[in-house]
Amino acid sequence: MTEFTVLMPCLNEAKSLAFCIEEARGFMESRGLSAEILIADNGSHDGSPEIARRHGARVVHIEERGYGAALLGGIEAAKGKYIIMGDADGSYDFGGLEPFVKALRGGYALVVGNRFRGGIEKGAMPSLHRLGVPFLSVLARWRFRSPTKDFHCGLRAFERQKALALGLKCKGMEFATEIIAAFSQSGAKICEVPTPLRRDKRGRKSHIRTFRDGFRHLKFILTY
Ligand SMILES: Nc1nc2c(ncn2[C@@H]2O[C@H](COP(=O)(O)OP(=O)(O)O)[C@@H](O)[C@H]2O)c(=O)[nH]1
Ligand SMILES: [Mg+2]
Repeated sequence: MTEFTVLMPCLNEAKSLAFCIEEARGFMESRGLSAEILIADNGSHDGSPEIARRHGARVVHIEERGYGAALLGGIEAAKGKYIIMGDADGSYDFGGLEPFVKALRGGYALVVGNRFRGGIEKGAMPSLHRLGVPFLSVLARWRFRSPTKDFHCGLRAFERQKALALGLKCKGMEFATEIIAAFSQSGAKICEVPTPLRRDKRGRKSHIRTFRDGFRHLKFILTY
């Protein structure tokens, strides 16, 4: 039985993907955990899937575009009892997954990273996001009664079967908020753990469009 799937949504991350895969594998092997690494790709044209396979990861191709669509396809395809998901841009510490493993094994259904408590490297988060994320998180916490203070942290972990049962639908970046809202409303046990944020290793712009995606998150919080 595979206990953990490390799931990375990936859209053109040729510069950072190998680093992320090796870091995650290093962690899992050093702790002797039964794990697979799964890359959810829906349209990379920079050779990311080939890089992933060369580094021993499994790749799942998803037809539909979007961050949420990729993750939903990845959750379906995963073999692990637990899924630990994180960006493939080198910004998250796949070498420091202990707190996630411990909380999952301790019975938490959803474990969300908190970058403000874990430490944000200089230049790793735009100043607009440093204000916007806590603002949207306060709103979402109030609305969904979740203990989470960093609703947009890309590093999180959850029980696969419970996630599948939630009927998640969001195909875009709002998926990040939807999964917390849905777990919370299902009455599942949720906790957050500190996790550091590094500068990404891809040397180009984020896929996030601050105002468009920020507004979508806001709309989701108000209308879910
Ligand atoms: N498969 C897939 N991955 C995506 C898509 N959009 C973003 N990602 C991945 O999701 C992660 C987060 O995106 P990123 O641009 O780093 O967002 P930010 O960290 O919030 O600025 C990265 O690993 C991206 O490659 C998408 O449409 N499809
Ligand atoms: Mg990123």
